[in-house]
Amino acid sequence: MKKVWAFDIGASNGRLMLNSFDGEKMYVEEIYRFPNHPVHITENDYWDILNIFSEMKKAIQVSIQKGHEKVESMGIDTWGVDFGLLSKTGELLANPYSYRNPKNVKGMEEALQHITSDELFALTGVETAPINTIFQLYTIKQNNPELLERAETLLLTPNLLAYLFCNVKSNEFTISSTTQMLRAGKAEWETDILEKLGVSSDLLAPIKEPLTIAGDTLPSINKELQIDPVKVIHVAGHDTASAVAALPIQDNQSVFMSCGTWVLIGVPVDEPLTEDKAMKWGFTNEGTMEGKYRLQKNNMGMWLLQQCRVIWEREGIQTDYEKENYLFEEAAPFHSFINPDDPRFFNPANMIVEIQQYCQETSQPIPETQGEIIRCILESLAMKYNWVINRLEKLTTKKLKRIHIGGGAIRNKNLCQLTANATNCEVVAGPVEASSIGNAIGQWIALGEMEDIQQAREIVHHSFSVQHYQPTERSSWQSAYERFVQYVNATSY
Ligand code: LFR
Repeated sequence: MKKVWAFDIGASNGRLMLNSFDGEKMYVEEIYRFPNHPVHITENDYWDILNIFSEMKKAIQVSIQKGHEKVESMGIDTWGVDFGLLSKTGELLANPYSYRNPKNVKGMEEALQHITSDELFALTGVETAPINTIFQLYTIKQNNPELLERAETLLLTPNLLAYLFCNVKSNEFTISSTTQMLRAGKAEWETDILEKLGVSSDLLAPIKEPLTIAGDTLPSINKELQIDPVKVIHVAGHDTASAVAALPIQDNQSVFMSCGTWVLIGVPVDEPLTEDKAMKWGFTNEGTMEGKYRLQKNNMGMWLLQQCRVIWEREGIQTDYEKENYLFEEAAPFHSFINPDDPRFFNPANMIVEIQQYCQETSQPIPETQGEIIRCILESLAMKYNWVINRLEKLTTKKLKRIHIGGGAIRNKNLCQLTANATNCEVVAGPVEASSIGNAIGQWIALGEMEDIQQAREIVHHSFSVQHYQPTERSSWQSAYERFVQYVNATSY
């Protein structure tokens, strides 16, 4: 049985999954998991990239201790948009900023005085959002110009980590497509945008196709970890692109939904769709492992609940999955709704207070108990996903019948069932570890062990079980949706 290491690093935790393939079926084993959170220092939020790197090395050691030292290759996928800057001598210049840095909002507003959102969407096919690399660069230019003056190379997070392992400087296509700096429909940097904003496009390391070999682990790493050189493969470096590659989608009436801190909902398309409506409704076009596109909307996901848990834990209230389920069942349905994508929920000081204030300001009952808060969040999320899928049907002129959900949040069975109820679609949930499986698929294809993504999806289909959820309680959901949409319709988020 051949094995590969798939590093799937998310914005709340990172993990090393061992993926084995016997020519017919794939098997996954979690080797190691570690927390990953932005670190707040005075006015900025940073990623502790050196900690991530040392946790990755620790993960390799754990794999060796578990008897899995012989692997064919390794691949790394991460969240999008963030990056590190290297000096002329190839050293990391600073801790990478986190996309949740509050300063990016002002940076975006200022940058949009030089280039409009419409122009940007037409050029890149990507939704304008303060988290995008383009606006982060502009924010750095305004607040920390010395950093840009000293920087020679920009590497996106998965490629920065790959660089630390194999010393190769390049940016893979799918992760590059999250920057809002790629030319729509091409694997090329749209350099004019940066020039317009006064940032040198020389920073941008060349783009590499996914499913190619970046290099071998460095002698210093091999010595430190006592391993033979391992091939580092450019998988689909964007976690969402990897996740979508692993969903066992079998027809063209299916929607993908990759669920974690964020929930990304969309359909695969051959070319970016840049019509006005797509822009107005906040859709975006990002790259797939096959070098094509995902027409999708980036939505709020488990972040809302994760941030409530932070507050509950701080107050000494114990939270666990079982208990949350029970409390959800106890609370009355359709009590109050929020628009989960309202910018006020992006990084509030206290998520619970923010939700309560929203309900108060919109003259709805205020959710007080833990159960009421959980219900308000999950029902609002499911309603929002229905709103997105309705618009996706209009854009693609297709009736969408099935939703393939992957990612950690499918462990939340309520979310899966509510999504089926709200959308009137069948929900097919699985695999949970979609990103890491997609990451491994990228490696198996690059190694010639799997032919292409179609074959890979069939292998996923008979390697991992999925769970089916059928819509129920339609009429009560339909009438509650009428109430929900009033909080969304007037906005583009
Ligand atoms: C999901 C994700 C989304 C991206 C967000 C921020 O993990 O990659 O696709 O919009 O993180 O980068």
